[in-house]
Amino acid sequence: MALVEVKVPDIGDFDEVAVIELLVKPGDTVTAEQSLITVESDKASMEIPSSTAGVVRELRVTLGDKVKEGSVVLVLEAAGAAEAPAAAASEPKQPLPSVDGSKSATESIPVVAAVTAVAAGPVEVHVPDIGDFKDVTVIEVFVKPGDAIKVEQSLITVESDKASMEIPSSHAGVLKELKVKVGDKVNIGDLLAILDGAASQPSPQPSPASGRGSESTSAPMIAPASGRVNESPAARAATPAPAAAGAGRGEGGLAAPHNPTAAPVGLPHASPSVRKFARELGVPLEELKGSGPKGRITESDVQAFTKAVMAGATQTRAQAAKAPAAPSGDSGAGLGLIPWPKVDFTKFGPVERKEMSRIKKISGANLLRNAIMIPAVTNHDDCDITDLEAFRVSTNKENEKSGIKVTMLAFLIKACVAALKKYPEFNSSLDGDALIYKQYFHIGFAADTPNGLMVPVIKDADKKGIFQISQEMGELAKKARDGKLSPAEMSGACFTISSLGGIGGRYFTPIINAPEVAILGVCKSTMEPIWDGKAFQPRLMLPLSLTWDHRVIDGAAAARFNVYLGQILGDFRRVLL
Ligand code: CAO
Repeated sequence: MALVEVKVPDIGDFDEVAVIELLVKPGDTVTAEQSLITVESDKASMEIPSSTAGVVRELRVTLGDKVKEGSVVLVLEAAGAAEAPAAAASEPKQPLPSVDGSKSATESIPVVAAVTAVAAGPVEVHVPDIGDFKDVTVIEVFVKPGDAIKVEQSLITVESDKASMEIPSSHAGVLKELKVKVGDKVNIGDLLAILDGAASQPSPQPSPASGRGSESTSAPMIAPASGRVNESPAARAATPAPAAAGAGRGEGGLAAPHNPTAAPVGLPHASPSVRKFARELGVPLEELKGSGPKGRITESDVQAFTKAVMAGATQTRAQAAKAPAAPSGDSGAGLGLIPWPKVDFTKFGPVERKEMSRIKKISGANLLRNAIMIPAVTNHDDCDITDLEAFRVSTNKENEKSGIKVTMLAFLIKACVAALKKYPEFNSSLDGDALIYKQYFHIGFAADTPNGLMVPVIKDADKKGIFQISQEMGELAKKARDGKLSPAEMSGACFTISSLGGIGGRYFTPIINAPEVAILGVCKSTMEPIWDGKAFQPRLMLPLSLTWDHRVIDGAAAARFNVYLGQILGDFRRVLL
């Protein structure tokens, strides 16, 4: 039996990233390159693919775990060696030797064996009386086959449009089969799981959920969530990212508008990374209104709340308690902002609702943070690329056979490297009150892909020639469009160029890709009459839009950067001066 440990590959600069999604479960058949889990850092989330095809025997990570390069994600029976997956999943587990000789898989085996030894036959666990809630969606699964389950232990979280609630197990035993998965709709009485019952005993009379959905008199009859609901805000703030199994979430669903005088209502609905982000900023998550799907709190909600508190537009409960005379901040909108307009578009005509791609959601959150947190200014300028374009065209003609097409963007990358060398603050990043000056020149370029915007990075652009940069750019842009860029290929940029030159437009205001401090936007070059002191001459003019972080860069420096960039693009020999 060829059992293989699948490990986290090289994920570039990302160290200790949190597992936010499990995409497979024991018994699943996976193909090589199939995504297994999603991990998330403070910059991005990414899916970790399988290095091998086979059948998943054991997951070694749970939601909220921190992983890094080399961490074991799961053990799988390599393709060809797998028996029927269903049979394999129901067999008692054997210690699994790993390819690198470790035997950490044995850790879970005594638990399984001990419990199955007193098994009293299969027991079905059904959805209990959940009050008025019908067709609720499973949004979280806390357990997996093989887990030892206690009576009252939460198995899944379901969510309606009003509330989310955990569904507890009515019996103890070892989870043999889970009958639901994330996204399924369930109702009272639906079969959730089959346990190998250990001294099976029905759960006591269920009690109302602590979720906001339990406010109605027809409260859902489910077991109480864990004691976290009664924890102090400080204790909650110290709670680590939730693990998959048994971590009581208390409640979820739509968060109320921020009211600092209102009583705490329990743990809010947010991903581990957002919880971590909130802890780092000292933001009381339970006081936030979530703007994500079904009221989930997003990173931007945390930022907007922080901004509103800093601007004095709202207060935390702790602040309100210290200054009771202060306004409550309860404008009905929360966060000091007017609420996002809620429009029933069907009133005006037919519509179709489509979820945004994962890339769009991730880049959207990052763009919002960068737009809100960076005092950004954009300078627009034009530069004369008549001679450079003629050189580019003739170079491409001469090298037609090489198959490498030299692009204007490659020259822009080289020109930016020269400008970054001359104005090093553009090649820096803020670190508290200090600036980190980078002595390397990695240039990101925005690539338009069917799934959204991606930013591959040309590493050490200062050490590469125009041909090499053009070739790498072509390869990276293709990988981006095919969704095959690795995290390493998207990390480490010092400065980004966003070129819309192949499409059109005149100027735009690109958003800085934090923690970089500037970005260059480029639009389509056009022939224009330029006055040379005696007459108008037809010159090919390239519009440049440089956005810069005013905390780091002054307006004069930005203007000088643009002028210098224009001079180089006008005559590349200046790079040698
Ligand atoms: N002015 C005039 N023409 C230009 C030009 C410019 N500034 N830049 C490129 N062109 C021309 C090219 O010469 C090419 O013409 P030919 O096919 O006749 O040779 C054509 O436009 C297409 O170029 P391209 O876009 O394929 O190549 P590129 O190197 O300029 O760009 C890439 C590559 C990956 C950056 C681009 O394909 C892309 O994805 N751009 C969009 C980036 C984006 O979305 N930015 C917005 C981010 S903010 O939301």
